[in-house]
Amino acid sequence: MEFPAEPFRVKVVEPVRRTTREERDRLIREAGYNVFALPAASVYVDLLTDSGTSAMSDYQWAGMMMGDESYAGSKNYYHFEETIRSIFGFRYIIPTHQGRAAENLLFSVALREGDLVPNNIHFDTTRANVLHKRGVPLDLVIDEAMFPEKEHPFKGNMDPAKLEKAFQVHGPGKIPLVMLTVTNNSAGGQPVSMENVRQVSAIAKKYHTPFIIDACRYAENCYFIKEREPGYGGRSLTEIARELFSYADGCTMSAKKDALVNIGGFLALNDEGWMDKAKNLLILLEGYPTYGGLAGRDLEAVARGLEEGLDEDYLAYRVGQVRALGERLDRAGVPFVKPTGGHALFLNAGAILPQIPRENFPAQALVVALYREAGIRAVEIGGLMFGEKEADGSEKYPALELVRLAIPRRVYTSLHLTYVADAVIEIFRNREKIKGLRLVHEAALLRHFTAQLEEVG
Ligand code: PM9
Repeated sequence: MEFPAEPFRVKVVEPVRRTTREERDRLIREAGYNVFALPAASVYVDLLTDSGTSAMSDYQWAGMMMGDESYAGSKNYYHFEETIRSIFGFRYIIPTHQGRAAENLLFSVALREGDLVPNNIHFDTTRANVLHKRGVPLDLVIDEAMFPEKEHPFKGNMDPAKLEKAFQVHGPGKIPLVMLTVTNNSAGGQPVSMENVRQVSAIAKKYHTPFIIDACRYAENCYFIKEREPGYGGRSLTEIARELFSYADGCTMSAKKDALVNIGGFLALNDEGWMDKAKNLLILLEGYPTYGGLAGRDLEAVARGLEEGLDEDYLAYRVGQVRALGERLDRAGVPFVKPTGGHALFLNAGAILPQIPRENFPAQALVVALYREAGIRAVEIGGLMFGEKEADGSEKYPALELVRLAIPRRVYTSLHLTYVADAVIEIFRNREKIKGLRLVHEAALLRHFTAQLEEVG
């Protein structure tokens, strides 16, 4: 057995349709070579994101029928709060409709113009929310993360020396909080070790600076700690999670990932002053603090999903599914970020398509090829997502050109992923035929969502 078989059976099915090559050729052109603009019904295997795309369990759906839709004090809120407190341990908890709303609240109360926010690597919405408050995001990941082929058990770690230096150069007065993203999505879904969490926490404490965890994929991170970090093999995942959050002062969470729901999030903090301000903003922007932009039934699904998301059999199967995809690609020589991450496999488009220059977005060109050839939707994590304009109008590109194949939770079977592996290998063998792209329209922030492109050559 390549990986643990699914620890569930299928009760409801959603048909997916296979389109023709000609249909996809037309659809991708009409979408301006941007897969965000494609109708989802034209996609056969949708690996755009693992966010909000989970299949909920019968237990979660049953909970949805127990929704208490009272405006204030819904019983589902109390279950939600109690479950979060039992895992994360923070004093104050407010729901938000998703992760970025929690980020907006946090940075609204914590940041002043010109402040710096260190993180291992900011996810794109986190980066955009820091910039929106006129802050400066600092990515302080360990150097190993910049070498896709390099194996490292905790390639998501922050470099403590870089964090220490940031405090010394800029001063604690300019750094209102330190963040750590677990797992580190932008570096390949790579985990952060408990030792690193401890080190980062100790530096933040030394400078009397709050330490906040971006907790979206904390359960997958805890599974890797149990699997790879000495001393944790015999501990339960709940114990590992409690220890991890005990070093922090709060967290932002997109429940759309490891809480196995289609919508939801929260902000949890120990600081009463910050939370009071965040609550006032929540009422203005999202809703009353016991529902925060969600229905009572959604809060119940999050509470139940958090319990299921820490199940060890489920996590062994999930991490194993991604690993098995990597093993297939590795046997065919396809370059990707190693080791495989918790939620996704990141193809190294820069190495696959060296003939396409950075200004012609090699990773986006690979995304287009995956859709056109096989009906697979992936996402670019390269120059289109993270390119920045210099003062002279030229583009500054991120270190890597990657394509993320994000695996939705409990949605696709191992045969679907075999189909994906075969398609990637076929495209890899014909890679010299792939054309680059040129931007014809871009927005000022988060341009990859709405960019329009055309093919060159
Ligand atoms: N992540 C993802 O696909 C969904 C949005 S972009 C298609 O990876 C981290 C580490 C994330 C994340 C979202 C958010 C924001 C914060 N931190 O999407 O607002 O990976 O719920 O969460 C996406 P929301």
